Amino acid sequence: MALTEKIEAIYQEVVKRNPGEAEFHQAVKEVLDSLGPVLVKYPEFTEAKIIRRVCEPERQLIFRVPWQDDNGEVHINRGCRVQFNSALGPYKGGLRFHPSVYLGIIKFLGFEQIFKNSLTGLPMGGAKGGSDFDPKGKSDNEVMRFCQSFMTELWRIIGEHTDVPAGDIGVGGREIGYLFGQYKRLTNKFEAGVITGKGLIYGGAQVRTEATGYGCTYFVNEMLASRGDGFKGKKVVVSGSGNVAIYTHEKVTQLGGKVIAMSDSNGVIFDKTGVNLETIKLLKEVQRRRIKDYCEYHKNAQYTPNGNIWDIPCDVAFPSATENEITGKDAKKLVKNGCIAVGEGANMPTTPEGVHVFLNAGILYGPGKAANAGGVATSGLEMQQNAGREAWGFEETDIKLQQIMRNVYLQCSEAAEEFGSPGNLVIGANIAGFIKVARAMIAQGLV
Ligand code: NDP
Ligand code: 2IT
Repeated sequence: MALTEKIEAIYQEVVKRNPGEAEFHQAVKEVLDSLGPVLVKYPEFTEAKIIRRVCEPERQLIFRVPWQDDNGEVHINRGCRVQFNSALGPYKGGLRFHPSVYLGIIKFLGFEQIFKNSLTGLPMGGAKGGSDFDPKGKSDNEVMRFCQSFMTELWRIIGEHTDVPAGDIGVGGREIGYLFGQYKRLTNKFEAGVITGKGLIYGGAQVRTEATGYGCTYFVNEMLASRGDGFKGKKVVVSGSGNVAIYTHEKVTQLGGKVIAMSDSNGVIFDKTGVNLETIKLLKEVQRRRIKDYCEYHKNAQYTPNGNIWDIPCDVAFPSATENEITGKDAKKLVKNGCIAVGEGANMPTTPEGVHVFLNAGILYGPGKAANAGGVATSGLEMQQNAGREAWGFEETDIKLQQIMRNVYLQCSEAAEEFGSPGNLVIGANIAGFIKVARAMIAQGLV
């Protein structure tokens, strides 16, 4: 069988073994499509069936999460944790609480996490978990009861040397606190390194809150610098208004760019004078309100319900909400409107058609598993601090994050060059992330 046919056969097998999991298929296809030249250089990977093995999670746990709302009504959600790969370290990856969650989403995220974590250079395997629970509109007490019930199952399979969860969509500092509290109660241990994204007063790390957005901005800054450019004077659009979007805005602004639009799942705000970050933080981090309320504070801003943020002309785009939010059509529009760089704060936010458009247009395109690796990297730094019972300062942690992002960028661009696709950071990220995992798997025997 020719090489591409062999890889295609593996992909078809993945589709057959994981029916109905479109997002997982999409993530696998993108990685597999990059690996042809790797198998030529390392025939031992084929011999050991590394690609087949890497596509099969090491372990998956699915469980019932019963909880009561403030009126005493009983609700049942489903929780899961997919422990995908532990070749490089303990399983590591976030938890997502969102009504759209099902196994296919968690598997796509867990699969991506393997290679992302590899790119950080820190000793972390890949995992993801979550639930179809919707934290929106729930009281703090309801969220607490849900988190306690969720952890009452999850605790059995996690641990600082085993599997270390963190946040993702719908899981931030509040949820991590409740989850950690319940883990401590069940195990009778203050095992700080079991979860990351903790509050600073009980073992959390400086910069973890900011890390994904800051890191993504540093990554795009590296891409711009490769063409002798920077953020000064750039018009920037950031989708979403959650953790990643907010701290992308903060760093872009610090580097001289201007964020003119943000969004949530209901609509888009456009503020040509620059979106006011303090208002966004107040609305989203403190009051948990909708982005349309921004216009109460800034009368000249425009709100478009169900608007498409990618219709707004910009120099740099940061998709930072969710998967497949940029379609082929959106990508064409962005390029046509003069966009020169895209940094994916979200995981897999661009459809395969969209990716194709960006690569063909030759714009700077930083795929999620590289561009948003700063979040999990800083989680890795939190684990280091917990293990050493240390707490580093903001500046020194931020410098480490910058160095890591620069290194992620260099690994991707060097791998792209070495394997015959200079400038293609999709191929570069997939190859550089994969090779390290594959070599560790071979070294550890048939497991
Ligand atoms: P948050 O929950 O803090 O914010 C999510 C934002 O995206 C909200 O504005 C939300 O709007 C919007 N959004 C979420 N789902 C949808 C949807 N289905 N359709 C439209 N809008 C949606 O999550 P994060 O900021 O943490 O995560 C954002 C993205 O970044 C995700 O793809 C996540 O996997 C990725 N990521 C996160 C990391 C982290 O450290 N947190 C690290 C690396 C990647 P609304 O409030 O209306 O739902
Ligand atoms: O997608 C991701 O990398 C995250 N949600 C962060 C994971 C982590 O363990 O910090």
